[in-house]
Amino acid sequence: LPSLNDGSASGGPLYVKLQRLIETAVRDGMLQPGDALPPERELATIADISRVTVRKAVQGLVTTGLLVQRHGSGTFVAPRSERVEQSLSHLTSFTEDMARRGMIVRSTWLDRGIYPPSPEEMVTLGLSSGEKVARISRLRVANDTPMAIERAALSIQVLPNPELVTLSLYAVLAEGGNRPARAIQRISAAILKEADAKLLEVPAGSASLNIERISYLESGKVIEFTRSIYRADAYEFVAELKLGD
Ligand code: 16G
Repeated sequence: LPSLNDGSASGGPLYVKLQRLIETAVRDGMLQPGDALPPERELATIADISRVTVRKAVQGLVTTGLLVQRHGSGTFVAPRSERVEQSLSHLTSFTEDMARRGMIVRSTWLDRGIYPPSPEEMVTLGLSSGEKVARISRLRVANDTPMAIERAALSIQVLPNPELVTLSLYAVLAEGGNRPARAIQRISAAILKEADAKLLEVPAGSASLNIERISYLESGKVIEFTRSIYRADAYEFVAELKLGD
């Protein structure tokens, strides 16, 4: 592990740099599932950063599921799951989620264009009468495995030209200064209809996790209303629960 505290401003905050190093080590097999991470104080010394920074980096990777902490015995690389584990506490895009795991993302376009909104889209996105909606529908594929069918409806104020979305919707939104700041997500179980099962390459009647995401800008304006159908055998959602009132 090199010293991270070389004073260079590139690559973002120190804890992010450390996270990238750990992610790369796991991806390249230098750290295997089940391997223990060196103790916090040792990591801090070799990387020449504070223990607080190490802790922040490690906590982040525990939340995203790459690392697990066992009380009293330390931090380990999480065992490889059959499913992709997705944290429920971070507002990330599919491209980011898969890239973090070193998976290659591909999308098959099902539809992309400007349409008159459905009554539901009109209400959810708060469109005024006559206002159109941008729709993008994709089959999302990671490492050649179809993961989800995603049908997104967006206000044309943030996505006037859906054709601009080639890889990542959130990247296009971010370029326009419209990266969602908050989202509400609902997950429910369902059985795949024949056409959707075919796209996802599973037998008709297989289970799916259906997700509805409504995303907001910092200002509180709704910009995205997306329905996703995830393969239940390929995806698993994980949330960290804290004691509260
Ligand atoms: C995620 C979001 C979806 C968003 C997409 C953007 C869920 C359930 N859905 O898949 O709402 O539109 O990311 O991904 O997480 P992109 O930037 O890769 O196109």
